Amino acid sequence: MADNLVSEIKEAIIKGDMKKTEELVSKAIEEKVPVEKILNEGLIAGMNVVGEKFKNNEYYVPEVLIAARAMNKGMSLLEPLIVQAGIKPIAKLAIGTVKGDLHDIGKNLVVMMWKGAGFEVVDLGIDVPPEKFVEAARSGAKVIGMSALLTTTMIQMKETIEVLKREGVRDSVKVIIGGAPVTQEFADEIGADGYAPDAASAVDKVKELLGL
Ligand code: B1M
Repeated sequence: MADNLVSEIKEAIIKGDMKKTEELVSKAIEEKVPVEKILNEGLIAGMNVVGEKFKNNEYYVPEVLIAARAMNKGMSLLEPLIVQAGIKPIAKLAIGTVKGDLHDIGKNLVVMMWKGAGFEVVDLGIDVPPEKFVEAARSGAKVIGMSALLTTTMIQMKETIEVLKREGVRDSVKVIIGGAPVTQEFADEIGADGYAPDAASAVDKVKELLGL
């Protein structure tokens, strides 16, 4: 039953059917299907198929956008379940998708997971220039998270770290990076403090870096 429901959610994402996604995710929540199952085997699995179709020129930007809209709707229904209410924030973290990059689904997942783990999260949004990360560091963020989905924008992570150094705030923050093209090697190369391959390990990485 739960398996059928999550494969229907996956199909709804592939079709970009926002209404159906909303209905099915609500039903899955009501039926107590585990959140990770809805997320990983439904929403993310559907978006992976969309990515493949995009790569193979079966889908173009409009189809991908409507799939992303359906995915965001599904994620917004899951958010209250991921984020536990009323927890005193452990530390303030800031995150954004780097300059030139408009992909935000993965970044939004990290936001949810960090909030769920009890952190206060400042979401800087997409297409974030280095100066905005500097401002976040100056306003008390202990961690700066950067997400990039394009090989052409990954370099902005290096640039941001350079600007953090130039502005004298690099030592007051830990920098964590992630996104599909990003690797641990790249993180080491540009002098980031950490890399996380997915949103769940981004929580572990923050805890590790802050010594929690
Ligand atoms: Co774009 N796109 N896209 N796209 N898009 C990719 C990334 C691409 C791989 C597709 C492909 O060709 N197969 C390709 C990049 C190729 C490359 O650089 N090597 C690509 C391209 C080329 C483009 C455009 C250039 C297309 C064009 O216009 N010709 C354009 C660029 C626009 C721009 O940014 N300037 C573009 C546009 C778009 C849309 C706007 C249509 C849409 C984005 C909508 C949105 O985000 N609101 C879109 C989408 C949806 C995708 C795919 C299909 C899906 C991305 C996604 O959301 N995945 C993608 C193909 C793919 O990845 N399969 C593709 C699901 C998400 C959960 O995964 O973001 O990787 P991800 O996040 C993961 C981890 O990476 C990690 O956690 C998440 C999992 O738990 N993570 C972090 C992410 N950030 C983290 C930060 C952390 C830690 C972990 O710490 C801080």
